Amino acid sequence: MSKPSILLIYTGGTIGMVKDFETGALKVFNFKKLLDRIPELKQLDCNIETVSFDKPIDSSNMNTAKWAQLATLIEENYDNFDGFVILHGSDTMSYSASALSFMLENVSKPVVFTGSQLPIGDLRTDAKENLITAIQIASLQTKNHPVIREVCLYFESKLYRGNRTTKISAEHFKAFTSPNYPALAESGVHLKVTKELLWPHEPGKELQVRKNFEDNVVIIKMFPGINERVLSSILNTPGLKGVVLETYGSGNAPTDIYFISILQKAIQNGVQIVNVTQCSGGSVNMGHYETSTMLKEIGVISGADITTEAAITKMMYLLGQDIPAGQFKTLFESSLRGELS
Ligand code: ASN
Repeated sequence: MSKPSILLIYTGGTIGMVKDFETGALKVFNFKKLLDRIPELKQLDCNIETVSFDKPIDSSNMNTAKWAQLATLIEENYDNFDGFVILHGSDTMSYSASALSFMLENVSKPVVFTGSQLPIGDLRTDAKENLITAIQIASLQTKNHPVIREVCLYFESKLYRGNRTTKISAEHFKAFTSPNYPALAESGVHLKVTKELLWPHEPGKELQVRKNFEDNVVIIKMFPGINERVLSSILNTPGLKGVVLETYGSGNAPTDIYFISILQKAIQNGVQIVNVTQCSGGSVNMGHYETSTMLKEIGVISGADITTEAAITKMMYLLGQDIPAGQFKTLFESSLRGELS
């Protein structure tokens, strides 16, 4: 059996920075020398090739054009590799993992995002474990086929479905969680994959790469005291196509007439409004409380237990496709890549 081939894609982030011991400042790492810096990589039972963004970025500078660049890299190399590991800054990693999950329709190879909280050159770094295990996970095969066939995120011993994750800490090595879907795999003494949780492979379906994302969208987080002027000015933004509304608890919001009528007018003008909860776990259930009944009646879409990161990227993806406006709600409320229950 031949060794799996893995393409390691470097986009930037803390993982790729090294400390200049003279100045103490973090600087961008010469990615070409990555394999030399982590000799352990040579012990892995796979062939590794690397490719880097021309200008590696802190992931706060991620945008739709760079997502398209990443998707293109995977598309162009898809047939030549068995798996992909993407080194990415942790700050927006959950957005990128969600975006790529929508872009790569019918992906049947592992695409594993990872990064670190400390640079690879730091003595206490979490980068080595994250990188080595992410590559091992991407190399897992049964009967010459990859075990993982979806976009995932590996961080601090857990492999998650990428579009289920959210960053929860700027301090701890355990920087991510998946509030509404269990980890797909866990790394301890053994690497344990829970096969029943993996995205099912549909044989015969070819990879379709969808790069067109609509960016005339906004996330509005509700808070007590949000006022009519501000809300109405956001919802009347010329060209606005979609809103992810982060509501309270199980999808609740004020019952004030002004509030409902601003949303209703926007919906009548063709703006898609999706309700997600600002709680870190659980699901929207419109109609459960009186404070969400009207939202349902005026046509607000339920995001169920989707994360905000997956909701905004799913909205950008769906609005960027050529689908009739009437189908948006049905598609948003269905699971396309396992992003909602
Ligand atoms: N600011 C960094 C980034 O997201 C944070 C990190 O990678 N830990 O690029």
